[in-house]
Amino acid sequence: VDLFTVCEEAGKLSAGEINRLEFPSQYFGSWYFIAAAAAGPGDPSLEAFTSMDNTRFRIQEDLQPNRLLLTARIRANNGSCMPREWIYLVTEGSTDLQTKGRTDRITELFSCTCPDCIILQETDLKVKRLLLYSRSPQLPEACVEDFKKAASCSRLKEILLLPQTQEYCEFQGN
Ligand code: GYM
Repeated sequence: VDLFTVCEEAGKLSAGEINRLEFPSQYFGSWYFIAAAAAGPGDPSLEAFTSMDNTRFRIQEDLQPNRLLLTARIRANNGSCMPREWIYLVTEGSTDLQTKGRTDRITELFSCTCPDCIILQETDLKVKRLLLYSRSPQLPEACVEDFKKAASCSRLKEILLLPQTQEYCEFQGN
């Protein structure tokens, strides 16, 4: 099949599987960062990830309503663990997320072809990237291939797979 057909039939980003009734609670808990896609090799969209071996995320309710607390444990290639924290702002009736303190950034959620993964698209003044996350540290190869296809159909052909060669950093209380 030609590229046009692939992008029409399989490569379209869709939010169809996002359950809006349960949103956002179905995403609470732990996630692993699998891959990222951007337009090209020099693209600043992937810069933050090139020194990463792996990253675990945790999403939970914040103390304030309509806010989600996103915490990360980034394992750098040099072995160190870097904790990070963001607040997502949730808008009633939408699955788009805003990041507190980053008013130019919008995060959109898209379905993944496997059950326990999700694709995020982050857009801001400098960045456009697709990000693939999974509930488990590894995803079936076919899902990663579908992610690459979807990225390529969005003209994001530069793919970064997280090496995941080192241990995951711990969360407090795990
Ligand atoms: O700067 C490095 C960092 O890795 C940048 O990444 C991000 O800021 C985005 C991280 C998003 C991780 C979310 C994991 C799974 C998302 C589940 C959907 C959330 C909907 C409530």
